[in-house]
Amino acid sequence: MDAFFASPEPHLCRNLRDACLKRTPAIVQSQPNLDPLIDFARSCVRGFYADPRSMESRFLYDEEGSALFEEITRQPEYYLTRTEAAILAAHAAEIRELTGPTRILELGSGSAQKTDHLLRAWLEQGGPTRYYPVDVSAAALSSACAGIRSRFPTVEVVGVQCQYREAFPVLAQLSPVLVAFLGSSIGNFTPQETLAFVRALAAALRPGDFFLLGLDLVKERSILEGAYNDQAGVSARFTRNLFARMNRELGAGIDLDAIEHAAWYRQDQELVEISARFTREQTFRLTPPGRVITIGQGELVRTEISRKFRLERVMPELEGCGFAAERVFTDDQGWFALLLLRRRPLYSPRRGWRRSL
Ligand code: AVI
Repeated sequence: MDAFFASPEPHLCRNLRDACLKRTPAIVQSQPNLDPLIDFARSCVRGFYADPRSMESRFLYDEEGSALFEEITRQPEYYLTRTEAAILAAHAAEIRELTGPTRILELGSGSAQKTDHLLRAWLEQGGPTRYYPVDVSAAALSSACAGIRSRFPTVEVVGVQCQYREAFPVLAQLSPVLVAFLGSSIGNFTPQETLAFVRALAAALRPGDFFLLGLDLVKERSILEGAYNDQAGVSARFTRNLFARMNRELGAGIDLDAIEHAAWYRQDQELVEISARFTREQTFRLTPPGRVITIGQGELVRTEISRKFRLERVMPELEGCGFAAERVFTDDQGWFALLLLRRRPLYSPRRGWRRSL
């Protein structure tokens, strides 16, 4: 199932251009062609009836969910954020030397804390710095924009509230640009979704533009499972919040005490699978569209996957999609990788001119 809402966004392009010219407030929104509540309800119904039952992870990030995810990133077991932040701190200046004075657009910016390292390097090496955080959560986006403005008053910030792929049509307008997709968020896509996403991004970027991609690497099971089962129970609250959101927005009336968080590493697929386990049978209704759903005792509803990567496998895939690796940065333990990729020109000395990727 393609989890993306792919629509050309002339409205977003126009609003972004106006915001850049300072004619509108500094947060622009996409104009969804579907009521967000209907979108959520339909997706839940599809997910409950799927086999295996599985939800679209984008709905985990309402205001509550975004705040809980920020709390996850501060848990001692969740090594991803601090490992990536350390790589960024060590290499941001080198990244800026390689990219030159590009604009920065960050997909899934969340609190945008790690972006400080990039912005500092961009400011230190001169030139006007423009930053475009993209996030589905309006609350996360406005607090990220306010935070960046107070820490970096000279950076021009325009927040873009939309799904990742909806931002792609504005990329040509922002070139030269560095698109940052940090935190291994790409690991929340299935392999098919990943390929579709990377191909669409390559097609939207101009040759020579950059893609900075954070990837969590395959490692020992106990470390991976620990990261998704923190002692403080924040991951469990994050999973349960999806069902709390169904109660808040769709009047589902699900008994949250009968939902357990379950996360384990599936070595065969090199991913962490995160699910909600129903400890009692429950029947509930989602309005709209008013369908009655029964989940049996012990049944699992998958809320997310988090894929883990091997560089030797992922690099050829990215290259096949139209990117060339400029640099690969990792931490001392080899737990996390930050890839600086460049959209290849359409001319290759080996293959000559190509009309498209
Ligand atoms: C956002 N994403 C990269 C997180 C991850 O590690 O896959 C989401 C997450 N879900 C539970 N814990 C973290």
